Amino acid sequence: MPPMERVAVVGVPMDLGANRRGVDMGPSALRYARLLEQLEDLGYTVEDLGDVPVSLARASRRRGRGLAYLEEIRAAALALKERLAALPEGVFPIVLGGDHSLSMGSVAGAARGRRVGVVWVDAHADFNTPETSPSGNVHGMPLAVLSGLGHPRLTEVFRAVDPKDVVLVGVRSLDPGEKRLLKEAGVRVYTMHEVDRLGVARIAEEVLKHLQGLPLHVSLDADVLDPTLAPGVGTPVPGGLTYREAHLLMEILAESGRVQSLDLVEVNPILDERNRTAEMLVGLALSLLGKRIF
Ligand code: 4U7
Ligand code: MN
Ligand code: MN
Ligand code: MN
Repeated sequence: MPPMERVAVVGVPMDLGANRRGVDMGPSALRYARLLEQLEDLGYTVEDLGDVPVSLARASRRRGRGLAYLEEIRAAALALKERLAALPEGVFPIVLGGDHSLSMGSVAGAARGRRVGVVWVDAHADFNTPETSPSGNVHGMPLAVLSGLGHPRLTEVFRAVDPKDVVLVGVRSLDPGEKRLLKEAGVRVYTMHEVDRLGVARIAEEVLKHLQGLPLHVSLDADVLDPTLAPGVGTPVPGGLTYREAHLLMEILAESGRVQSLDLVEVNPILDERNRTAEMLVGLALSLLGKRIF
């Protein structure tokens, strides 16, 4: 269980960083899936802080390659950073996305200038820079920015972690340039190959050992799950985590008592089936916050 009894929920209804519109409705879908009520049933005191303001997508604002909605995304992520940094000590923030570019603000805000370990659970590494990105979409860049790589307008406010304190789990889609950057930066990467060979239990233990002594931020991208379980995502990749693997990972991380903040991102209700993807993420959040079968 995390050491906290209070949870604060913040929505970031943003799709500016993504390739498909609609992920801005993710916070509603996650609330609709009864995240807050179920956290209260677990014994937490839960406060909904509402949503951070985000500009609407307009084609005319989408400037050149590598710069799609850069300033609008920066402003929303910065507002999120400030919200989280202002929370009292001992409150566990859960950020509802929204596309993954918001995590620049959530990790930087939760860290409050201190050293933290980041567990990025995603089919992708989100380690592109404007130079390596094949799409120009900022949701493929936040982990690089947090590690100090990328557009200076972003790194100047969101650089917050040492890439050696970052672990990726569930990866199965990397672009050539980001692969090189990940190796150079020394990020620990558990792809689906390692999930198959080692199993999630062993990986979770290794993650906790690698990030020994650090408070942990978990960033959970819905597309890490197999698309048959979580069809409501903009960038699905076959061969993802099963229901049981994903829950086991959350349960072992929870047992460490070191997780202090969480993102639930990339749920796109327009592409979903009866809110299944949001319900999956809510279930995983509950496991991470200590829900057990017996
Ligand atoms: B997500 C991609 F090229 N790597 O940069 C890119 F494959 O937050 C996808 O993990 C990024 O969903 C996916 O555009 C970002 C692409
Ligand atoms: Mn992602
Ligand atoms: Mn992803
Ligand atoms: Mn995505």
